Amino acid sequence: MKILVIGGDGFCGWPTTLHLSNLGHEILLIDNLSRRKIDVELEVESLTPIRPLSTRLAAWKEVSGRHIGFENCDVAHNYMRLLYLMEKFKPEAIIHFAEQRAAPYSMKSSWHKRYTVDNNINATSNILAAIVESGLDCHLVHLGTMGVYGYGTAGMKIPEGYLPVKIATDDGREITQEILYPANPGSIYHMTKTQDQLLFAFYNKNDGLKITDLHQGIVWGTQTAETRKDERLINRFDYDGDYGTVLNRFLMQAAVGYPLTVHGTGGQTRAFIHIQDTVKCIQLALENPPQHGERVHILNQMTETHRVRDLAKMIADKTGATIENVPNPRKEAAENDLDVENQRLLGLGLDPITLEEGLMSEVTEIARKYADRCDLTKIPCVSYWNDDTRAKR
Ligand code: NAD
Ligand code: USQ
Repeated sequence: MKILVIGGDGFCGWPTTLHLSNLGHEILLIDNLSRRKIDVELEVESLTPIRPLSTRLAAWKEVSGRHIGFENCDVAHNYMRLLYLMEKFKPEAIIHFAEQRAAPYSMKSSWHKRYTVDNNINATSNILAAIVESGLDCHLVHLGTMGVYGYGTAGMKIPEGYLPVKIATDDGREITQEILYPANPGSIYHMTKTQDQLLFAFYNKNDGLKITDLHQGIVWGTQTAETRKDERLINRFDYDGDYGTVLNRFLMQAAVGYPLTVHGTGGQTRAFIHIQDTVKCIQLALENPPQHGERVHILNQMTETHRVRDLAKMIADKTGATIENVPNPRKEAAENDLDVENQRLLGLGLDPITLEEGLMSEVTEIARKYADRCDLTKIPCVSYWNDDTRAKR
C-alpha cells in the first residue's frame, strides 16, 4: 500500500513509519520538524540520542534495504504544497500524527495556546480539504486521544466514540440515537482533539471520506522491533515537564534517583498503551478501513488503566525510588475512576504488552543507559493551568 505518514518524525510516527516500511508498504513521510524546534525552544533534548532525520532514513535503508521518502512541509500552513504532494504520491492511506501533542506545552502562555489551536486544527482541516480536492480515494487514520471524553463516567464504560441516548420527543415517544460522546477536554491541546472529531464527522457526512480516529491513551516505552535494529534508529524519549508523560517520567526519575513527582494525591486514573502496541494498532486500523458510506470508525487505543499513585508505588517497589507528592499544576479532578471499552482493537487481534512485563526492561534498557543525558532542572512541571494552580506552587 502507498501510505503518507504526516508527522512521521515524532515519538509515535517514527516507529510506525519503520513498522509499516518493514511490512513492505511504500512510505512518504511528511514533517515540518516542529517537534525538534520545540526542544530548542525548551532547551531540552530527548533522553535518547535521536539522530537527524536524514541519518535515520539512511540508516533504515542500510539496515532494511527499504527506501522511505521525506518532504518537509508545514501541513497547517502550506496547503498548496500538501495538495501537490498528495496528488503526486497518490496515497491509498494517510496517517495523521502532525499535531502539537503536549497538554502542558499548550497551557504555558497565550502564545502556546494559540499556536496549538492554530497548528492542530489547521493541520486536520487542511488534510481533509486536500483529500477532497485531490479526489483521492484514501483512508485517513488519525491519532486522537482518550482525553476527548474527559476521564470520568456516569458509572459505565466509556464507549468507543458513540453514546446511545434516549430522547423524549414532544409527542410523548422515546427515540434512541447514537451521538458522539460528549466532549470534555482538560487542556487546550485536548480541546483541539475534540474539534478534530467534528471536522471528521462533517467530512464523513458531506464527502463520504473514510476515516478512522484512534482515541489513544498515554503511550509509554521507547523502542519497537524496528527502532531496536540500529542505534541510529532509536526513538525519542521525552522526560521534561512539558513533553514527558507520566509513566516514562517516573521510569526516568527512578533511574536518575529523582523522587517520583506525583501531582496532588495521585488519584488521577488514566489509560495507557505501549509504543509497540501503538504501531500494531495503526497497522490493524489500516488493514480494516471503513467501507464507503460508513460513519467515522472510532476505536479506543488503550490496553490498561492505572491510578498515578499506584504507578508510582509499582515503580518505587521495583526500583527503590522515593515518591514526592507535589502541588498539581493542572486543573483536573484529584480522584477519578476510569473504565474504558477497548474491544474493537482486541477483536482485530491486538495482544497487549502489559506494564508488569515491560517496566523493568524499559528502566534498564533506556532510562539507566541514558541517565547521564538527563538535565535534572528540566524535570519539574512548571506549566500552570491557571492563576489558582500557579498560586499553590
Ligand atoms: P510528537 O510531537 O513526538 O510528533 C508529532 C510530529 O508531528 C512531530 O515530528 C512534529 O514535528 C510533526 N508536526 C507537528 N505539527 C506539524 C505540522 N503542522 N506540519 C508537519 N508536521 C508537523 O507527538 P507524538 O507523541 O508522536 O504524537 C503523535 C500523535 O499521537 C499526536 O496527534 C498526539 O496527539 C497523539 N497521541 C500521542 C500520545 C502520546 O502519549 N505520545 C497519546 C495519545 C495520542
Ligand atoms: N502527572 C503526574 N506527575 C508527573 C506528570 C504527570 O502526576 O510528573 C499526572 C498529570 O497531572 C495527569 C496524568 O499524570 O493527571 C497524565 O499526565 P501525562 O502528561 O502523562 O498525560 P497527558 O497530559 O494527558 O497527555 C498525554 C500525551 C497526549 C495524549 C494523552 C492521552 O501527551 O498527547 O493525548 O496523554 S490521555 O491522557 O489519555 O488523554
